[in-house]
Amino acid sequence: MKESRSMDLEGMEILVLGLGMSGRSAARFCAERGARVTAADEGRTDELSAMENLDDLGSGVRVLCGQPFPNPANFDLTVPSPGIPPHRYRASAQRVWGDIELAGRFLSIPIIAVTGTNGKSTTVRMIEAMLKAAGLRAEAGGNVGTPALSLAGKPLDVAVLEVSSFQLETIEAFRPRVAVILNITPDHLDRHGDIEGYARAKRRIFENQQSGDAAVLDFDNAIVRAMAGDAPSEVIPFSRRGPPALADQHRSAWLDAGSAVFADPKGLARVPLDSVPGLSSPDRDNALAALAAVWALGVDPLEASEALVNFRPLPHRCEVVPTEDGVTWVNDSKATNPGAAQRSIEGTGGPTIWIAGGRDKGLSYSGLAEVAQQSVKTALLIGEAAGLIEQALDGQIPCEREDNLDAAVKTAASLSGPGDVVLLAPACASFDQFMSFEDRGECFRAAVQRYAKGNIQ
Ligand code: UMA
Repeated sequence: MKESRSMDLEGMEILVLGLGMSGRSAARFCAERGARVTAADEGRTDELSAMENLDDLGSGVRVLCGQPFPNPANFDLTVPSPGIPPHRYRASAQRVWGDIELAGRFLSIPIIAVTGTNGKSTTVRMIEAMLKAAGLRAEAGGNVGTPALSLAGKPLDVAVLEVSSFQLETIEAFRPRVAVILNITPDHLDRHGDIEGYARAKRRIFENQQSGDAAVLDFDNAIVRAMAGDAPSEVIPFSRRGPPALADQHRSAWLDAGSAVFADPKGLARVPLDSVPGLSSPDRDNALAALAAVWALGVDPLEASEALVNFRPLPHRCEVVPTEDGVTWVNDSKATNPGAAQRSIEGTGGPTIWIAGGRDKGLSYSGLAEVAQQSVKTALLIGEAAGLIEQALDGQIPCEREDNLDAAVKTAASLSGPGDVVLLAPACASFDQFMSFEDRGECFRAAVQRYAKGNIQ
């Protein structure tokens, strides 16, 4: 693969902040291109080395651990990791590029970039699979867990990047050929201050686009819909509720009676989705967005949809835990904010016992009561935020407090019967009782295996 817009890094003094996944990859990438790299992390060397030998970063990288960050003013370029807030470097740094900006400059292939609050990783994986089904060499990276720079130099036709609001804060010229914004609901407000600040960061995904590019926008979400006028590219709206209204638009996509519909000036194309086995309601929405994204790139959506037949939900995202008790046990541990939990509850489609709670992120739970009333018969609440959620449900849903997730699953097993759904959709972070959302999801799975009635293991 040819590298382009690749501002020469040779001889530059570069400061990489943070030595997690993103920082390691950035440090290695810059050093391999002849930069003099200082890579700093406030964590302890022994803890960082437990993940990977820091010497492996190469001789061009000077590593500083367990001490305050050096002054960014002394470097030509600062490459911060996404988890490091801008106030730590912005005022003094000469120039700031995150790893997404670097990847954008060094990848000479079209990029499909996806942001939004919930469903990003699934949508990115679907797009990757759809592009492959259409015969293109595609690979996913970014917030999905593989640093974006690891795609540089690979023989690819398209890069599919999940980009978080944190990563979008440190772009400068990043210009995806297709920018996708899924739903925006409150999250990460501790970092962005308020929902406006969070949405501003998300909107940056299309700020450098030009007329030949496309912005694929969720028109069911008022915040995203309001951004349409700001996009310098072709806006392709999508909606779950029918044809999205947008003056002068040429292309749009929507769900209609179990199919995804794609409209352009030449006519309509329908792609059946109801025949895809095991596609949850949130994943049907993600599939619509993913199909619209590949369509924006010129891929036939019908051909792309073949990838959905083999698509399996990512772990801890509306993942059904198999049992033999007739109850549908759903692990949506990744629902770490109220918006995600809401989507999850809306998708259950049956009488539901809902397990929620964890570490409060300072977000409002008020929207959950109305949605829960449609299908939730009991809410089992755990963790630090249990009281806040109970308060928000305001007596409209019967609530029980449980000491921990294991106890909640045990109670759910005793309350549920065939035809019921037991849904873990916490609406909260996991860190009060678990290492991560993955850890919480594993614990849920294990407890289901332990307590589900008639479950033979
Ligand atoms: N560190 C400091 N000082 C600080 C903060 C962090 O020195 O003030 C150091 C830590 O000691 C640690 C390193 O920085 O060694 C961690 O950096 P990081 O938090 O940016 O994490 P990475 O391992 O580089 O992972 C990042 C993304 N993490 C975050 O955005 C918090 C990963 O997204 C992403 O997959 C990865 O880059 C590859 O692109 C994770 C995430 O939680 C999954 N994302 C958020 C989300 O999805 O909601 C946005």
